[in-house]
Amino acid sequence: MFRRTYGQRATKHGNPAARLLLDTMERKKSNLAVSVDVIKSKDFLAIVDAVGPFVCLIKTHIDIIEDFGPPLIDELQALSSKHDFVIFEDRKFADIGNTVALQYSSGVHKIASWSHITNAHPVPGPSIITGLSSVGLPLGRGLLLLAEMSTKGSLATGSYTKDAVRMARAHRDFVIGFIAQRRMDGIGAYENDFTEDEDFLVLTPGVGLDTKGDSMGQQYRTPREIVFGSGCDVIIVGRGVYGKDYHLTEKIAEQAKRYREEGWAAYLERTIA
Ligand code: S5P
Repeated sequence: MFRRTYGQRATKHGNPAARLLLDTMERKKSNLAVSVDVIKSKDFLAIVDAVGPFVCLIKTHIDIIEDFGPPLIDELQALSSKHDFVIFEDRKFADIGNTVALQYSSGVHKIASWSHITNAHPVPGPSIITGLSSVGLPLGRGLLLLAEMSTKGSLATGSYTKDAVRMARAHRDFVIGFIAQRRMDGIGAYENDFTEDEDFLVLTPGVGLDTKGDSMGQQYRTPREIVFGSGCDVIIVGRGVYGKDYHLTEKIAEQAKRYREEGWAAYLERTIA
């Protein structure tokens, strides 16, 4: 999987959300996802519109938007069509199957109705996948498991990470990959390397070109370290793109372009190496 192109992987993948993401990456020549963690709808939409041309995916934390209303989702979907990107609500579900099914389908945000991809902590065990897939699978959605985290002192290591991989392998129709810091197959890291038809995407946060972290435990690596060095597929960048100047859309677009170029060069290096 390491050397295969995103386009080649798209044709073979069984899950529609994974195919959409891989196709989008190939079409737009971008493995950049921007995480838009701002609290006002207006800022959120301005950033999405500015970075839209350069990303394969927009990651949301919809519950931090102070003035949320259903029209925001319509506008996000319109921007997704305009700029051709996939939507990933970073909800990090972590409860029993019945509860996560309700949180995913209902409430104010109705995540399953608009988000192509969402994610979950494996901590409750396989029942969290059963619960979420009862809602998401009929809609053609995909799920990522948090197998590792970017933060200092993360507990998601060792056997926890391995068990996350085992859970994913048992639910390949719905689990399309991982939030992790490295690719989860090959290099003898696990008892069994993945078979030809097991293609898990690895989306990786903790990306920064100018700093090594923040004051709250976040740790950053460069796009090259992540995509070429660790074999991950998508770089997720938040503050590295919109920083403190999120009213300056030109500057934001410039940064998005910069991360996109770095991420794509690392991917080319990996596929032709
Ligand atoms: O391990 C993780 C998993 C996630 S999804 N570490 C992370 O930082 N994230 C998310 O990625 C986090 O919730 C935030 O939305 C984004 C990183 O933002 P940045 O501003 O530090 O780039």
